[in-house]
Amino acid sequence: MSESNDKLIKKKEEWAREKRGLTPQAREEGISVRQNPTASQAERPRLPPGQHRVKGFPVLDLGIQPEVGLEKWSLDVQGLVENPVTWDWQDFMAQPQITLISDFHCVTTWSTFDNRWQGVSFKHLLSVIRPKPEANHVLFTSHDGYSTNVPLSVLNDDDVLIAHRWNDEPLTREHGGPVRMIVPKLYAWKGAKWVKGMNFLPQDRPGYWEVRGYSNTADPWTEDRYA
Ligand SMILES: Nc1nc2c(c(=O)[nH]1)N[C@H]1C(S)=C(S)[C@@H](COP(=O)(O)O)O[C@H]1N2
Ligand SMILES: [Mo]
Repeated sequence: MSESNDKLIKKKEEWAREKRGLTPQAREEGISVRQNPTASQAERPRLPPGQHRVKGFPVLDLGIQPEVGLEKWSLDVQGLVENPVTWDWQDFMAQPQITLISDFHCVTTWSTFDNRWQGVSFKHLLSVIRPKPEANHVLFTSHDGYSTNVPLSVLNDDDVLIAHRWNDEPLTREHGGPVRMIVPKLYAWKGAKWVKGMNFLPQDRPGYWEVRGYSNTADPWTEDRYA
Protein backbone atom coordinates (compact mmCIF):
# COMPACT_ATOMS: atom_id res chain seq x y z
CA MET A 1 0.00 0.00 0.00
CA SER A 2 1.35 3.45 -0.87
CA GLU A 3 2.09 6.12 1.70
CA SER A 4 -0.85 8.31 0.70
CA ASN A 5 -3.28 5.43 1.19
CA ASP A 6 -1.90 4.79 4.64
CA LYS A 7 -2.53 8.46 5.37
CA LEU A 8 -6.10 8.29 4.13
CA ILE A 9 -6.81 5.23 6.24
CA LYS A 10 -5.20 6.84 9.31
CA LYS A 11 -7.31 9.94 8.73
CA LYS A 12 -10.51 7.91 8.56
CA GLU A 13 -9.60 6.08 11.77
CA GLU A 14 -9.02 9.47 13.37
CA TRP A 15 -12.46 10.59 12.18
CA ALA A 16 -13.96 7.56 13.91
CA ARG A 17 -12.13 8.36 17.15
CA GLU A 18 -13.18 12.02 17.01
CA LYS A 19 -16.66 11.05 15.83
CA ARG A 20 -16.37 13.54 12.99
CA GLY A 21 -19.28 14.41 10.79
CA LEU A 22 -21.82 13.95 13.56
CA THR A 23 -24.38 16.74 13.83
CA PRO A 24 -24.45 18.57 17.20
CA GLN A 25 -27.77 16.85 17.88
CA ALA A 26 -26.22 13.45 17.35
CA ARG A 27 -23.30 14.28 19.63
CA GLU A 28 -25.62 15.32 22.42
CA GLU A 29 -28.22 12.64 22.10
CA GLY A 30 -26.11 9.69 21.14
CA ILE A 31 -27.00 7.83 18.01
CA SER A 32 -30.77 7.97 18.28
CA VAL A 33 -31.37 11.11 16.23
CA ARG A 34 -33.97 10.17 13.64
CA GLN A 35 -35.86 13.47 13.33
CA ASN A 36 -39.18 11.75 13.42
CA PRO A 37 -38.90 8.13 14.43
CA THR A 38 -42.45 7.34 13.35
CA ALA A 39 -42.07 8.90 9.89
CA SER A 40 -42.46 6.50 7.02
CA GLN A 41 -39.72 6.21 4.42
CA ALA A 42 -41.76 8.46 2.13
CA GLU A 43 -42.19 11.24 4.72
CA ARG A 44 -38.52 11.40 5.66
CA PRO A 45 -36.27 14.07 4.22
CA ARG A 46 -34.24 12.72 1.34
CA LEU A 47 -30.87 13.55 2.89
CA PRO A 48 -29.94 11.74 6.13
CA PRO A 49 -28.77 13.97 9.02
CA GLY A 50 -25.27 15.42 8.63
CA GLN A 51 -25.02 14.52 4.92
CA HIS A 52 -24.67 16.87 1.94
CA ARG A 53 -25.42 16.13 -1.68
CA VAL A 54 -22.56 16.11 -4.18
CA LYS A 55 -22.70 16.15 -7.95
CA GLY A 56 -20.81 13.45 -9.79
CA PHE A 57 -19.64 10.29 -8.10
CA PRO A 58 -16.62 10.51 -5.78
CA VAL A 59 -14.31 7.53 -5.44
CA LEU A 60 -13.43 6.22 -2.00
CA ASP A 61 -11.43 3.12 -1.14
CA LEU A 62 -8.17 1.96 0.40
CA GLY A 63 -6.28 3.23 -2.64
CA ILE A 64 -5.82 -0.19 -4.18
CA GLN A 65 -7.99 -0.54 -7.27
CA PRO A 66 -7.49 -4.10 -8.47
CA GLU A 67 -7.82 -4.90 -12.14
CA VAL A 68 -10.12 -7.92 -12.34
CA GLY A 69 -10.53 -9.23 -15.88
CA LEU A 70 -13.88 -10.80 -16.79
CA GLU A 71 -12.17 -14.06 -17.81
CA LYS A 72 -10.71 -14.38 -14.33
CA TRP A 73 -13.68 -13.00 -12.41
CA SER A 74 -15.66 -15.28 -10.12
CA LEU A 75 -18.00 -14.95 -7.17
CA ASP A 76 -17.68 -17.51 -4.43
CA VAL A 77 -20.68 -17.94 -2.11
CA GLN A 78 -20.14 -20.32 0.76
CA GLY A 79 -20.70 -21.00 4.46
CA LEU A 80 -24.08 -21.89 5.95
CA VAL A 81 -25.95 -22.40 2.68
CA GLU A 82 -27.65 -25.44 1.15
CA ASN A 83 -26.20 -24.81 -2.29
CA PRO A 84 -22.81 -23.08 -2.33
CA VAL A 85 -22.00 -21.57 -5.73
CA THR A 86 -18.98 -20.26 -7.57
CA TRP A 87 -20.21 -18.18 -10.49
CA ASP A 88 -17.95 -17.22 -13.33
CA TRP A 89 -18.89 -14.20 -15.44
CA GLN A 90 -21.14 -16.21 -17.75
CA ASP A 91 -22.97 -17.85 -14.84
CA PHE A 92 -23.46 -14.46 -13.22
CA MET A 93 -24.79 -12.81 -16.37
CA ALA A 94 -27.14 -15.77 -16.97
CA GLN A 95 -29.02 -14.91 -13.73
CA PRO A 96 -32.13 -12.70 -13.93
CA GLN A 97 -31.08 -9.05 -14.13
CA ILE A 98 -32.77 -6.09 -12.47
CA THR A 99 -32.41 -2.30 -12.43
CA LEU A 100 -32.77 -0.34 -9.20
CA ILE A 101 -32.40 3.39 -8.51
CA SER A 102 -31.10 4.38 -5.10
CA ASP A 103 -29.24 7.03 -3.10
CA PHE A 104 -25.71 6.48 -1.79
CA HIS A 105 -24.48 7.81 1.56
CA CYS A 106 -20.79 7.80 2.50
CA VAL A 107 -19.97 8.16 6.19
CA THR A 108 -17.55 11.01 5.36
CA THR A 109 -20.80 13.03 4.79
CA TRP A 110 -21.29 13.06 1.01
CA SER A 111 -24.34 11.57 -0.66
CA THR A 112 -25.32 11.01 -4.28
CA PHE A 113 -28.90 10.66 -5.48
CA ASP A 114 -30.56 8.49 -8.09
CA ASN A 115 -27.83 6.02 -8.92
CA ARG A 116 -29.13 3.57 -11.48
CA TRP A 117 -27.72 0.14 -10.68
CA GLN A 118 -28.08 -3.02 -12.73
CA GLY A 119 -27.25 -6.53 -11.68
CA VAL A 120 -28.54 -9.57 -9.83
CA SER A 121 -30.86 -9.03 -6.89
CA PHE A 122 -29.64 -10.36 -3.58
CA LYS A 123 -33.01 -12.04 -3.10
CA HIS A 124 -32.39 -14.01 -6.27
CA LEU A 125 -28.99 -15.10 -5.00
CA LEU A 126 -30.65 -16.20 -1.74
CA SER A 127 -33.20 -18.27 -3.71
CA VAL A 128 -30.32 -20.07 -5.44
CA ILE A 129 -28.02 -20.71 -2.49
CA ARG A 130 -30.73 -21.14 0.19
CA PRO A 131 -29.17 -20.03 3.50
CA LYS A 132 -29.46 -22.52 6.34
CA PRO A 133 -31.60 -21.45 9.34
CA GLU A 134 -28.43 -20.86 11.41
CA ALA A 135 -27.06 -18.28 8.94
CA ASN A 136 -27.36 -14.79 10.42
CA HIS A 137 -24.61 -12.65 8.93
CA VAL A 138 -22.69 -12.35 5.70
CA LEU A 139 -19.04 -11.36 5.46
CA PHE A 140 -18.11 -9.93 2.06
CA THR A 141 -14.52 -10.09 0.85
CA SER A 142 -12.93 -8.14 -1.98
CA HIS A 143 -9.93 -8.25 -4.29
CA ASP A 144 -8.28 -5.27 -2.56
CA GLY A 145 -8.20 -7.08 0.80
CA TYR A 146 -11.29 -5.23 2.05
CA SER A 147 -14.10 -6.90 3.94
CA THR A 148 -17.41 -5.84 5.45
CA ASN A 149 -20.20 -7.57 7.36
CA VAL A 150 -23.97 -7.18 6.96
CA PRO A 151 -26.82 -8.95 8.78
CA LEU A 152 -28.71 -11.35 6.55
CA SER A 153 -31.97 -9.65 7.59
CA VAL A 154 -30.79 -6.41 5.94
CA LEU A 155 -29.59 -8.17 2.80
CA ASN A 156 -32.85 -10.06 2.36
CA ASP A 157 -34.62 -7.04 0.88
CA ASP A 158 -35.74 -5.78 -2.51
CA ASP A 159 -33.24 -2.89 -2.67
CA VAL A 160 -30.05 -4.95 -2.35
CA LEU A 161 -28.15 -6.02 -5.44
CA ILE A 162 -24.92 -7.34 -6.83
CA ALA A 163 -24.23 -4.64 -9.39
CA HIS A 164 -22.21 -4.61 -12.61
CA ARG A 165 -23.62 -1.47 -14.27
CA TRP A 166 -23.99 2.11 -13.05
CA ASN A 167 -26.06 4.67 -14.95
CA ASP A 168 -26.26 2.36 -17.97
CA GLU A 169 -22.52 1.82 -18.32
CA PRO A 170 -20.38 -1.09 -17.16
CA LEU A 171 -19.18 -0.40 -13.62
CA THR A 172 -15.74 1.18 -13.88
CA ARG A 173 -12.75 -0.24 -12.07
CA GLU A 174 -12.50 2.75 -9.72
CA HIS A 175 -16.10 2.20 -8.57
CA GLY A 176 -15.55 -1.50 -7.92
CA GLY A 177 -16.03 -3.06 -11.35
CA PRO A 178 -16.60 -5.56 -12.62
CA VAL A 179 -18.93 -6.26 -9.68
CA ARG A 180 -19.79 -4.63 -6.36
CA MET A 181 -22.44 -4.82 -3.66
CA ILE A 182 -25.13 -2.16 -3.21
CA VAL A 183 -26.91 -1.94 0.17
CA PRO A 184 -28.75 1.41 -0.02
CA LYS A 185 -30.16 1.42 3.51
CA LEU A 186 -26.68 1.43 5.09
CA TYR A 187 -23.65 3.73 4.81
CA ALA A 188 -21.75 2.95 1.66
CA TRP A 189 -18.79 1.21 3.33
CA LYS A 190 -21.16 -1.77 3.77
CA GLY A 191 -21.16 -2.20 -0.04
CA ALA A 192 -18.04 -4.10 -1.06
CA LYS A 193 -16.38 -2.99 -4.30
CA TRP A 194 -14.55 -5.70 -6.34
CA VAL A 195 -16.51 -8.29 -4.40
CA LYS A 196 -15.19 -11.83 -4.72
CA GLY A 197 -16.58 -13.78 -1.79
CA MET A 198 -19.60 -14.02 0.48
CA ASN A 199 -19.44 -16.13 3.59
CA PHE A 200 -22.71 -16.94 5.37
CA LEU A 201 -21.97 -17.11 9.08
CA PRO A 202 -23.77 -18.16 12.26
CA GLN A 203 -22.64 -15.00 14.04
CA ASP A 204 -21.28 -11.58 13.29
CA ARG A 205 -17.67 -11.07 12.23
CA PRO A 206 -16.54 -7.45 11.84
CA GLY A 207 -14.90 -6.31 8.62
CA TYR A 208 -12.20 -3.79 7.70
CA TRP A 209 -13.77 -0.55 8.98
CA GLU A 210 -15.83 -2.26 11.66
CA VAL A 211 -12.61 -3.15 13.51
CA ARG A 212 -11.32 0.42 12.99
CA GLY A 213 -13.97 2.33 14.91
CA TYR A 214 -16.84 2.43 12.44
CA SER A 215 -20.33 1.36 13.46
CA ASN A 216 -21.30 -2.25 13.01
CA THR A 217 -24.87 -1.38 12.04
CA ALA A 218 -24.25 1.77 9.91
CA ASP A 219 -27.74 3.27 9.66
CA PRO A 220 -27.50 6.71 7.98
CA TRP A 221 -30.92 7.76 9.30
CA THR A 222 -29.77 7.60 12.92
CA GLU A 223 -26.26 8.94 12.19
CA ASP A 224 -24.97 5.58 13.22
CA ARG A 225 -21.46 6.37 11.97
CA TYR A 226 -19.11 5.15 14.66
CA ALA A 227 -18.94 2.38 17.21
N1 LIG B 1 -13.45 -3.37 -1.74
C1 LIG B 1 -13.73 -2.18 -1.19
N2 LIG B 1 -15.01 -1.80 -1.12
C2 LIG B 1 -15.35 -0.59 -0.60
C3 LIG B 1 -14.35 0.27 -0.08
C4 LIG B 1 -13.00 -0.17 -0.16
O1 LIG B 1 -12.04 0.51 0.27
N3 LIG B 1 -12.73 -1.40 -0.73
N4 LIG B 1 -14.71 1.49 0.45
C5 LIG B 1 -16.12 1.65 0.89
C6 LIG B 1 -16.46 3.05 1.13
S1 LIG B 1 -15.91 3.73 2.56
C7 LIG B 1 -17.29 3.74 0.29
S2 LIG B 1 -17.84 5.30 0.66
C8 LIG B 1 -17.72 3.18 -1.01
C9 LIG B 1 -17.28 4.12 -2.11
O2 LIG B 1 -17.67 3.69 -3.36
P1 LIG B 1 -17.24 4.54 -4.61
O3 LIG B 1 -15.74 4.64 -4.64
O4 LIG B 1 -17.82 3.85 -5.80
O5 LIG B 1 -17.85 5.91 -4.42
O6 LIG B 1 -17.16 1.91 -1.26
C10 LIG B 1 -17.09 1.06 -0.12
N5 LIG B 1 -16.65 -0.25 -0.57
MO1 LIG C 1 -17.26 5.72 2.80
